[in-house]
Parts: sequence; C-alpha cells; structure tokens
Amino acid sequence: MSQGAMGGRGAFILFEGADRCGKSTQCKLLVDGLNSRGVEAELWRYPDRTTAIGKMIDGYLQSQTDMDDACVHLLFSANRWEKRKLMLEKLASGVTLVIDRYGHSGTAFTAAKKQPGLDLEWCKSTDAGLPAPDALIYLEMPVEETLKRDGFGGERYEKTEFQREVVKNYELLRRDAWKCLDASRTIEDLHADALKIAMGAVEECRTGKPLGTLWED
Ligand code: Z5A
Ligand code: MG
Repeated sequence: MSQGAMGGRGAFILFEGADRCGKSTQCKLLVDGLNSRGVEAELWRYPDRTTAIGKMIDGYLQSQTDMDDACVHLLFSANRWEKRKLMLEKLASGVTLVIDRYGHSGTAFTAAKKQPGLDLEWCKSTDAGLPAPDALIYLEMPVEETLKRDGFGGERYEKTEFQREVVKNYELLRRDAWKCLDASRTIEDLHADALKIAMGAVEECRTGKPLGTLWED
C-alpha cells in the first residue's frame, strides 16, 4: 500500500551545496535507499533541462546563448514554478521527492553576480510561496577542495572566484534547521547520515507535518 493510501504525504528532501560537493551522488543513493526500504521516492533536479524553459536555461549554462541576468534568474525560478502543481500532487499522493538543487541555488548563484538590484532579497522574492523542503541537507566543503574533484568543467558558473561568492551566499541563507554534513567524508558515511535524516522527515510527514513555503523559516 502506498503512503498516500495510508493517509500520509511524502516528504520533500533537498540537497544543496557548492559545485562538486556530491549532491547528485547522494540524491541517487538516497532514492535507492528509500525505495529499498519501502518508501516510494523520486529523484528530481533543478534546473529541469527537459522543459521548454529548461532548454533555454541549458543553452545559457553552456554559453550557447546570452541573457540578461535578471531574465535568466526568472527563468530558473519559473522552471520551479512550472513544476509546482506536479510537486504538490506527488507529495500529497505519498511520494517522497529527493531534489537536487532548488531556490537556494537560484538565490546563491544570481546574487553572486553582484549586479545592481539583484541582491539576496530580490533573488529570494521570485521563489517566495513555493513549497519549502521538509529537510534541507547542506553538503559543506571549501571551494578549494571541491575544485580537486572530477567534473569541474566548462559551464558558465564553473569559475573559482564565482564559486567562492556562491558559498558566501549559502552562508547568508543558512538556517538552524539545515542539516549540515561535512562533504569531505566518504560517500558511504554521508549516505548513512542522509538516510537517517530522510527517514526522520518521511515519518514526520507521514504523521501530519504540514508542508511549508519558502522563505518562511
Ligand atoms: N543554478 C542557478 O544558477 N540557478 C538555479 O536556480 C539553479 C541552478 C537551480 C546547474 O548545475 C547550474 O545551474 C549550477 C547552478 C546553477 N551551476 N554551476 N556551476 P548542475 O546542478 O547541473 O551541476 P552539476 O554538473 O550536477 O554539478 P554539481 O551539482 O555542482 O555537482 P554535485 O552534484 O554536487 O557533485 P557530484 O556530481 O555528485 O560529484 C562530483 C564528483 O565528486 C564526482 O566525480 C563524484 O564521484 C565525486 N564525489 C562525490 N561525493 C564524493 C565524496 N564524498 N568523496 C569523494 N568524491 C566524491
Ligand atoms: Mg549535480
């Protein structure tokens, strides 16, 4: 029987953190770990490059197109809004969503551009009212360390100085409720902690925890 059929909603588990800290690795492991424990879970990621808006974002990230900084920020945000209805339906039906990046990336990255008018508060405002995560797992790692990892590549934002600004912005967004894990630990150790955090959130949501909205924490 699905969780929805048992009357509980699914949990929204979010992974955030600097580039190459291991978000995608942990998201995949967590979805498998949850599913193997009988918790119906799906992996989502932002940007979702499969939609029409996502394709515009993809072209921008690969430097195939250029765009005004406010405009591309709004597209990243719209890419989340366009999936809100489905997100709410999935959670209500008992499916747990493990999501790789969200509005926190949106704000941390755009504000790192330091453009007039595009400060942290403006960046946050376009996502205000979207569903908030039930658990935000922040993978913490100095930029110098993430640079040593495979895969740091040629996309638009993959520049050392820019990444430092992004990490500073994550620090400004950080809340006590975030579950901060040292991302330099082994993949297996991190997975064990993430699974514990996620199972706790799944149980809370199953037993009635209401879904919050950004940025009300
Ligand atoms: N962006 C934005 O501007 N606005 C928005 O609203 C949103 C995003 C949502 C999308 O990148 C870009 O869009 C991103 C933010 C911006 N810009 N940049 N730069 P993406 O999400 O598609 O990026 P990615 O290519 O998936 O990279 P990533 O997410 O930064 O990496 P990761 O997922 O954190 O890491 P990983 O792929 O899991 O691991 C990286 C490598 O490290 C890999 O070789 C692993 O095997 C290794 N790894 C992982 N964990 C470990 C541990 N624990 N030990 C050792 N090695 C490890
Ligand atoms: Mg990733």
